[in-house]
Order: sequence, then structure tokens, then C-alpha cells
Amino acid sequence: PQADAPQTERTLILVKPDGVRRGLAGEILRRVEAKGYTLVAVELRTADDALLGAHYAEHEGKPFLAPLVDFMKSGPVLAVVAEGQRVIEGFRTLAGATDPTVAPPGTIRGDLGRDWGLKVIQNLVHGSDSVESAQREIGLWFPSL
Ligand code: RTP
Ligand code: MG
Repeated sequence: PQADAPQTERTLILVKPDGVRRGLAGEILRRVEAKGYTLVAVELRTADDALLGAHYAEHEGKPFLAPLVDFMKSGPVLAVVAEGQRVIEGFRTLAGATDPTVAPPGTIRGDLGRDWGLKVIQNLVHGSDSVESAQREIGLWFPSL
């Protein structure tokens, strides 16, 4: 991208229940801040079916949706809005591949996650995957923003 075409964006990050349970929320936020992104909002909350159904609407009909929602309701989630130049792509790079077994070292999932042999992949974090998803997801988790 050209220097005269700034793309300051916001993204929704979730530290999923496995990350909060394992005491990794601070480490994950540390990586986001160390990269130079700005924290705009942070809230610890336990999600319900309505919020998760809307959040994961794109996965309707997929076999992992029900176990995913059960997992996401299993404890508090740290919801975060972060801001910065190309933060949507940047956070997904920090997170690493969906499957923590193959996520490269240096990434959140690669350094801190692994396959626990559970019903659904537990991979510590969520990050919005496009400008449209980010706007939609921020509206769901932080209606006041
Ligand atoms: P996320 O949305 O959480 O940032 O992760 P992602 O884009 O890398 O993965 P996505 O395909 O959007 O899937 C959402 C979450 O569902 C769980 N999942 N489990 N086969 C499985 O067990 C399976 N497939 C997906 C993961 O927790 C994934 O992050
Ligand atoms: Mg996704």
C-alpha cells in the first residue's frame, strides 16, 4: 500500500475461553500491544447463544458449529477492539493458522496452542477476517462503539 493511502482499521479480537482459562489473556494482549496496535475496548464477558449464533452465522450448517458454540460458552471470553494500519490482516498473521499444530512458531497459536483431541479446535483466539466482518462483529460485541 502507498504511504498516501492509509488504511487505519479496527478489528475484533476474542481471547477464547481456553486462553482465559489458561491465564494467557495478558500474554496475548501483550503481543497485540507490542506489535504497535492500539487497544480501543476490552471487556471480559461470558457469551450466550444469541451472541454466538450471530457471531458465527457464516458457519451455519457446518458440523463443528454446535461444539464450537458450546466451547465458546464454556467460560468468559476477553473481547477486544484493536486499531491500527492493516490490523485485520496483521492480527491474523500474529494468530497463525487455525490448526495450532501447524501454526508457525512465533504466532499465538503456534507458540501457545496445540491439539488437545477435543471435539472442536481450541485455538486461543479469534480475529475478524475482513473489513466487513470486523464492522459486523464489533457491532455485535460492542454495540456502543
Ligand atoms: P477464527 O474465526 O476463530 O479467527 O478462526 P479461523 O478464521 O482461523 O477459523 P474458522 O474457519 O473461521 O473457524 C472458526 C473456529 O471454529 C473452530 N473450528 N473447529 N474442524 C474443526 O474442529 C473446526 N473447524 C473450525 C476453530 O475454533 C476456529 O477458530
Ligand atoms: Mg474465522
